[in-house]
Amino acid sequence: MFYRIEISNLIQLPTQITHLCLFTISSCLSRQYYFVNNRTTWTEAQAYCRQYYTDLATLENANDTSSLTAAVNSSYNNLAWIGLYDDVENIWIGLYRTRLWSDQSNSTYENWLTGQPDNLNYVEHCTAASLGNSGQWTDENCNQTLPFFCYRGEFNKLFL
Ligand SMILES: [Ca+2]
Repeated sequence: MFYRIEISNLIQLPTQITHLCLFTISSCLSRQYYFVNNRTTWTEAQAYCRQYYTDLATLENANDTSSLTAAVNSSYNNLAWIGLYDDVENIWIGLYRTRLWSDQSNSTYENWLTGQPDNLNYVEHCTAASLGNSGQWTDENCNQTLPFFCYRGEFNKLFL
Protein backbone atom coordinates (compact mmCIF):
# COMPACT_ATOMS: atom_id res chain seq x y z
CA MET A 1 0.00 0.00 0.00
CA PHE A 2 1.30 3.46 -0.86
CA TYR A 3 0.60 6.70 0.90
CA ARG A 4 0.76 9.87 -1.03
CA ILE A 5 2.79 12.44 0.84
CA GLU A 6 2.50 16.02 -0.22
CA ILE A 7 5.84 17.78 -0.58
CA SER A 8 4.44 20.78 1.31
CA ASN A 9 3.77 18.54 4.33
CA LEU A 10 7.32 17.27 4.28
CA ILE A 11 8.60 20.81 4.39
CA GLN A 12 6.25 22.06 7.09
CA LEU A 13 6.39 19.14 9.47
CA PRO A 14 10.00 19.46 10.63
CA THR A 15 9.46 23.12 11.45
CA GLN A 16 6.47 22.28 13.63
CA ILE A 17 8.40 19.52 15.35
CA THR A 18 11.37 21.77 16.00
CA HIS A 19 8.99 24.24 17.57
CA LEU A 20 7.34 21.62 19.76
CA CYS A 21 10.66 20.25 20.88
CA LEU A 22 12.12 23.66 21.63
CA PHE A 23 9.30 24.68 23.90
CA THR A 24 8.42 21.35 25.46
CA ILE A 25 11.59 19.34 25.14
CA SER A 26 10.32 16.71 27.56
CA SER A 27 7.44 15.86 25.24
CA CYS A 28 9.99 14.84 22.64
CA LEU A 29 12.11 12.86 25.03
CA SER A 30 11.16 9.47 26.38
CA ARG A 31 13.12 7.88 29.15
CA GLN A 32 14.07 4.26 29.24
CA TYR A 33 14.63 3.20 32.85
CA TYR A 34 17.29 0.81 34.09
CA PHE A 35 17.45 -0.78 37.53
CA VAL A 36 21.00 -1.15 38.82
CA ASN A 37 21.11 -3.70 41.60
CA ASN A 38 24.31 -2.48 43.25
CA ARG A 39 24.04 -0.74 46.59
CA THR A 40 25.65 2.69 46.54
CA THR A 41 25.17 6.12 48.08
CA TRP A 42 23.00 8.56 46.12
CA THR A 43 26.06 10.49 44.90
CA GLU A 44 27.79 7.32 43.71
CA ALA A 45 24.59 6.26 41.95
CA GLN A 46 24.46 9.65 40.20
CA ALA A 47 28.05 9.29 38.99
CA TYR A 48 27.38 5.77 37.74
CA CYS A 49 24.25 6.75 35.85
CA ARG A 50 25.99 9.72 34.25
CA GLN A 51 28.85 7.50 33.14
CA TYR A 52 26.90 4.55 31.77
CA TYR A 53 23.44 5.99 31.05
CA THR A 54 22.10 9.54 30.89
CA ASP A 55 21.43 10.32 34.57
CA LEU A 56 19.58 9.14 37.67
CA ALA A 57 15.89 8.58 36.97
CA THR A 58 13.61 11.56 36.51
CA LEU A 59 9.85 10.96 36.60
CA GLU A 60 7.22 13.23 35.14
CA ASN A 61 3.96 11.33 35.49
CA ALA A 62 2.26 8.10 36.53
CA ASN A 63 3.22 6.43 33.26
CA ASP A 64 6.86 6.99 34.12
CA THR A 65 6.28 5.36 37.50
CA SER A 66 4.79 2.32 35.76
CA SER A 67 7.78 2.11 33.42
CA LEU A 68 10.17 2.53 36.32
CA THR A 69 8.68 -0.22 38.46
CA ALA A 70 8.43 -2.50 35.42
CA ALA A 71 12.21 -2.22 35.01
CA VAL A 72 12.77 -4.14 38.27
CA ASN A 73 13.04 -7.83 38.74
CA SER A 74 10.02 -8.54 40.96
CA SER A 75 12.23 -10.25 43.54
CA TYR A 76 13.37 -6.80 44.78
CA ASN A 77 10.70 -4.90 46.65
CA ASN A 78 12.57 -2.41 48.75
CA LEU A 79 14.00 1.10 48.24
CA ALA A 80 15.97 2.33 45.23
CA TRP A 81 17.35 5.81 44.52
CA ILE A 82 15.80 8.12 41.95
CA GLY A 83 17.14 11.51 40.81
CA LEU A 84 15.22 13.83 43.14
CA TYR A 85 17.23 15.55 45.88
CA ASP A 86 17.10 18.56 48.17
CA ASP A 87 18.75 21.79 47.20
CA VAL A 88 20.66 21.68 50.47
CA GLU A 89 22.52 24.98 49.97
CA ASN A 90 19.25 26.88 49.95
CA ILE A 91 18.12 25.11 53.10
CA TRP A 92 21.33 26.03 54.88
CA ILE A 93 21.08 29.68 54.06
CA GLY A 94 17.52 29.61 55.33
CA LEU A 95 15.75 30.47 52.11
CA TYR A 96 13.39 27.66 51.34
CA ARG A 97 13.32 23.96 50.78
CA THR A 98 13.47 23.05 47.12
CA ARG A 99 13.85 19.71 45.47
CA LEU A 100 15.72 19.35 42.22
CA TRP A 101 16.15 16.59 39.67
CA SER A 102 19.64 15.34 38.98
CA ASP A 103 19.23 16.00 35.23
CA GLN A 104 17.90 19.56 35.82
CA SER A 105 14.43 18.54 34.67
CA ASN A 106 11.69 20.95 35.72
CA SER A 107 9.26 18.10 36.40
CA THR A 108 6.85 18.96 39.22
CA TYR A 109 5.47 15.43 39.48
CA GLU A 110 5.25 14.09 43.05
CA ASN A 111 4.53 10.56 44.23
CA TRP A 112 5.22 10.55 47.98
CA LEU A 113 4.22 7.79 50.32
CA THR A 114 1.82 8.86 53.04
CA GLY A 115 3.80 10.63 55.78
CA GLN A 116 6.74 11.36 53.47
CA PRO A 117 8.85 13.35 53.02
CA ASP A 118 9.50 13.66 56.76
CA ASN A 119 13.22 14.57 56.75
CA LEU A 120 13.73 12.24 59.73
CA ASN A 121 16.47 13.53 62.05
CA TYR A 122 16.99 16.36 59.53
CA VAL A 123 19.33 14.23 57.40
CA GLU A 124 17.08 12.98 54.61
CA HIS A 125 17.92 14.92 51.45
CA CYS A 126 17.67 12.25 48.75
CA THR A 127 14.69 10.38 47.35
CA ALA A 128 14.07 6.67 46.92
CA ALA A 129 11.21 4.82 45.26
CA SER A 130 9.66 2.08 47.39
CA LEU A 131 9.10 -0.91 45.16
CA GLY A 132 6.95 -2.59 47.79
CA ASN A 133 4.64 0.43 47.56
CA SER A 134 4.06 0.81 43.82
CA GLY A 135 7.14 2.97 43.44
CA GLN A 136 5.98 5.72 45.83
CA TRP A 137 8.73 7.90 47.26
CA THR A 138 10.40 8.41 50.62
CA ASP A 139 13.14 10.86 51.54
CA GLU A 140 16.24 9.08 52.81
CA ASN A 141 19.75 9.78 54.06
CA CYS A 142 21.89 10.22 50.95
CA ASN A 143 24.74 8.24 52.54
CA GLN A 144 22.60 5.14 52.81
CA THR A 145 23.50 2.53 50.21
CA LEU A 146 20.65 1.42 47.94
CA PRO A 147 20.18 0.03 44.44
CA PHE A 148 19.13 2.74 42.01
CA PHE A 149 17.39 3.70 38.79
CA CYS A 150 19.15 5.28 35.84
CA TYR A 151 17.54 6.38 32.61
CA ARG A 152 18.68 6.72 29.07
CA GLY A 153 16.98 9.48 27.12
CA GLU A 154 15.64 8.68 23.69
CA PHE A 155 13.82 10.93 21.33
CA ASN A 156 10.36 9.60 20.63
CA LYS A 157 10.22 7.45 17.53
CA LEU A 158 7.30 9.61 16.50
CA PHE A 159 9.63 12.52 16.00
CA LEU A 160 12.31 10.73 14.03
CA1 LIG B 1 11.78 9.82 55.23
